[in-house]
Amino acid sequence: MAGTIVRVAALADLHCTKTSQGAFQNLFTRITEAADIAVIAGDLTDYGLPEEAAVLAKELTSLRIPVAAVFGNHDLESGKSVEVRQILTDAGVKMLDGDACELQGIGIAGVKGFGGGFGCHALAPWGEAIIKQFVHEAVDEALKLEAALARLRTKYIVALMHYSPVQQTVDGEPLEIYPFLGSSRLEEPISRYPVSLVFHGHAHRGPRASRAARGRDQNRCEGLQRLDAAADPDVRRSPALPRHRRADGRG
Ligand SMILES: [Mn+2]
Repeated sequence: MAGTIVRVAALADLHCTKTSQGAFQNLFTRITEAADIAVIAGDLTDYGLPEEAAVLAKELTSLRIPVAAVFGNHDLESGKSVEVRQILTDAGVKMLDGDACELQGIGIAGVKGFGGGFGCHALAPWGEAIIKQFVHEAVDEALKLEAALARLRTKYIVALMHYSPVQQTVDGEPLEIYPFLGSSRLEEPISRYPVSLVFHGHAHRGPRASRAARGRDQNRCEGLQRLDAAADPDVRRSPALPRHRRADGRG
């Protein structure tokens, strides 16, 4: 199997509604033909309703390749994330929330992430209790991502999240909302593990890719992709990774 290519289709921000029947079938059929695995970087539903998840689950029958996904902020809107997660899990989606899975030999670590801003302008846990709570949410998500990455032993690792871990892929959005689009705290675990690719959603403008992961070994992060595939599906741009031969010899 050495040299075999695993084609990864990555999409995000589907925002499936109760009336989205049929809206994704063409996209999912194309992805099935063009890719070996798929990852969905959150906002699977528009209001986080079980009814929306049920519509998406039916659409997903057209996607006949292994799929992993994380939640986005929209998926939490109605407080029904347990039901939504169950419906999507029953539809065959590996829902990741600080978890890791392996699809076709590629390790995938997934987390929703959170906001707080980037670099030296990131929000600090100082002052009011609610500010500290906000920052701690981002720290907790970063810790969950780190725990997920630590579980993987695959040669190639994809980090999947909804919020951005770097500023570069949200450039182009209004400056005023940068702190709500992601958090540099998510970048810290990425820079400590041999992550091949990072995918995020949430932002809808800005450059599609960055090589901006910082840390001791900048070469570890080969690419970071912002995705808006629901609006602009183009699986040809999806990165391809050589298939990793598992240590246990199962391919
Ligand atoms: Mn979002």
